[in-house]
Amino acid sequence: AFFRGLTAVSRLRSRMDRLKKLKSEHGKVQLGNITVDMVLGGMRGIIGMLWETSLVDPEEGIRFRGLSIPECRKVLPTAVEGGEPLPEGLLWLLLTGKVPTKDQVDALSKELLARSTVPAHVYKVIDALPVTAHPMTQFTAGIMALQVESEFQKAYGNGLPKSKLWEPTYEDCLNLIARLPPVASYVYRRIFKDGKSIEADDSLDYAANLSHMLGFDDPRMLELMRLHVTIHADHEGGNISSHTGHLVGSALSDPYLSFASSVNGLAGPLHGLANQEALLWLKSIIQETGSDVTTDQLKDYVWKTLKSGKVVHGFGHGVLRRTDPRYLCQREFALKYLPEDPLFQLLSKLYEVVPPILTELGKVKNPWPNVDAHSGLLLNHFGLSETRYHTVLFGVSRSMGVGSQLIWDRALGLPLERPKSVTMEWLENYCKNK
Ligand code: FCX
Repeated sequence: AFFRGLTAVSRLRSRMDRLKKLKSEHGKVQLGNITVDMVLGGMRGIIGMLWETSLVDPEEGIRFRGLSIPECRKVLPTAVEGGEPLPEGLLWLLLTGKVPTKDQVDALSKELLARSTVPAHVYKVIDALPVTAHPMTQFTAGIMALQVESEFQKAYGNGLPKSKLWEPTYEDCLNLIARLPPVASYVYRRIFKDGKSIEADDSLDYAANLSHMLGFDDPRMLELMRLHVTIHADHEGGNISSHTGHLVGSALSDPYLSFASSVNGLAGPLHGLANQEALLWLKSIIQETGSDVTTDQLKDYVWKTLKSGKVVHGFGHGVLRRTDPRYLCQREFALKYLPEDPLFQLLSKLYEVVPPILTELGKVKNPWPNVDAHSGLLLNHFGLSETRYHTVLFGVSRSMGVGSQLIWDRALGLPLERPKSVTMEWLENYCKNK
């Protein structure tokens, strides 16, 4: 109800007016030159999308509605005094552009809980898959099964005008965000805990409940989950999961269809699955060399990985050119709660060893670590050691960013996304005539 109040609607109108003004007054302003390199290089550096909820600066990292991660950790309401932000607060911020009060966050926690009932057929769909199917496959199957309750699809079918489509989008996105923790924890308990699922605890906030339903009630793990869900929520529009959700949504596919597509992109090893790969790699180092590994042994291991044709997961980035602030805040968390953890100590050494080696390769644009280098070992420390599962939690969190933007996409009436592609012959001819 909070987003549908009068203030929200008037804010929406003022945003639409600004968009119209921008288009009519500045529609022809050039934003840069597109080079052949950019076309052949995965569209890197082409500004091509409006993204309301967040912006990544190559040096500073992510800002959610203008607030950096350290700022969010200061100003967003927490469950524990001086603790990690509640992701509901971030969701509020992404949706409205305003920092919520603790009361507003508590109301949103309750609203999400009230929306969290998952229809029984969803679990049947997941159960139809072999238990050995990758957790991300089971998770997306669950999301697709949730789709049958889409308000958007019904409303569109009933001819709801374009200007009102944001309303069922809002309903779907909130329902989707609310229902992911039970679906995600079902997948975990099905695969790793003999299918013994755990009921939600109505007294807990969103992230704490997710942790509880997974089977982890240590207060430090609850704090970790609040941090995890907050920092993975959004990373501007061009990353694969966000862009995919926005692209599919632009066809007026409903939020479930759009977000299932996001999650499929997240399941790629160069994107979200990198957290699984990064932790498996850390574990493989310890397995091969023991935990008292020397710097020289580490350098050898990194070179061996690179020479075998693999990338070093958890390092590098498409946009960032410094250490990812999402890595840094997880490092701070580790220094506070688990400084002696052997995997954390190993990663701290790698933080020094890997960047100079990647720089030496001469082609890597950003040798510094990203979010995925760190997240797995934190979860592992508190007992969530099933590495193949970790990207599912990234997915739960990403629903907040993709969902918030989808609501704004429909509210602003953003059009079908349809960039132009060309053939190699077209490019060759074009360049010849230049
Ligand atoms: N290890 C080895 N090689 C790397 C590398 C790494 N960590 N990072 C980049 N490179 C290589 C690229 O593979 C590319 O080589 P090529 O020209 O032979 O194909 C070259 O360096 C230039 O790539 P660059 O422009 O720096 O990076 P891109 O924008 O193309 O790719 C990713 C960015 C993130 C995909 C890349 O750095 C990578 O593969 N990193 C490891 C995987 C990873 O951690 N992904 C998670 C990223 C993120 F945080 C997320 O989405 O979750």
